[in-house]
Amino acid sequence: MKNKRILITGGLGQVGSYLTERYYENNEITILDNASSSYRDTVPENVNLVIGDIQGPEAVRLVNQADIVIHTAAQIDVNKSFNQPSFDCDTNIQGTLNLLAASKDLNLDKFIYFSSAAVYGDPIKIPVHESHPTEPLSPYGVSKLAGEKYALMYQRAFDLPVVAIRPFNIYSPRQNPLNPYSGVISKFIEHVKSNQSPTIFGDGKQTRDFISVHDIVNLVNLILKSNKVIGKVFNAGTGTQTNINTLSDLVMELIGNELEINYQEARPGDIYHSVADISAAKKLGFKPDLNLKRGLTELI
Ligand code: UD2
Repeated sequence: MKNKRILITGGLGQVGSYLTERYYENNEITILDNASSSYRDTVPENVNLVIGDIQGPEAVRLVNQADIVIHTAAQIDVNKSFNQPSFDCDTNIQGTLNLLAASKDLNLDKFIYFSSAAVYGDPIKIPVHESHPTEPLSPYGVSKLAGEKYALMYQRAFDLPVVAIRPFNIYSPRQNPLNPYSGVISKFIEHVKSNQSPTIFGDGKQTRDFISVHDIVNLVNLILKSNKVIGKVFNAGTGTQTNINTLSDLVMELIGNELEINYQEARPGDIYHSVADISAAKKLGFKPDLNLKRGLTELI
């Protein structure tokens, strides 16, 4: 892809920063980010960084200068969504709606909405297909689903070229283990490196579909290149499940530090099994890296 004006909301974040790196050399990137949970405080020289809110007039102005909008900015802390549901709603629903309304009459190439596997709630059937019922277990899951519904409605009502992605458990070197919402992988690595026992909530037999941020970027790229994706939703996972006990063993093995596991009560509302059906993404040519060991090695 070349010479496109791409607006990446949340461009300082875990996903947005990698998307920026993928596209900035041949395209004109603008980042809109409120710097609330930034993983990056610097961006490449020719990237236009705007610190601001997706709910404000600034967002509208930037959408008007874009060919492609990739909307990754969000309130992503599930706990916070329980403690401050209105804040979560404002950011994830009103913010998304502001961008969609601004995009409505433009001639965008694509509007990519980052949803979440949280929209499914507790899966009744795995692997989870995109047609699986959506019964979120948190305000966060509801707000991501509402944003997705608005986005797809804008596609049907106004022909806005919307595509939605539902990531499963993303890992990347830019996940800060000190953030309360950061994922289990970065927590395990941080603990084992500093010679502290990893904590496992529950029996550790729960499973997750861990996907590298590089694969998320690859899926975005396939979506940007395809003209058969408008109005569709894509799971972003690997299609393989890893249980948390296995994950902790693997992290300890790779770091070379065997520690006792500190087992704690399961987290309230924790999903037991989660794994994506990725047949839709595979039809686009998506081939995620199934070697978690390699991904973990990069992080370590
Ligand atoms: C993921 C997303 C979250 C939301 C949710 C929807 C991440 C980081 N979070 O939460 O944003 O979309 O899915 O369902 O991707 N665990 C331990 N020890 C730890 C930390 C976690 O045992 O120190 C367990 C935890 O109880 C869970 C599993 O590991 O069973 C994965 O936890 P997580 O916090 O990485 O992600 P998850 O799936 O709760």
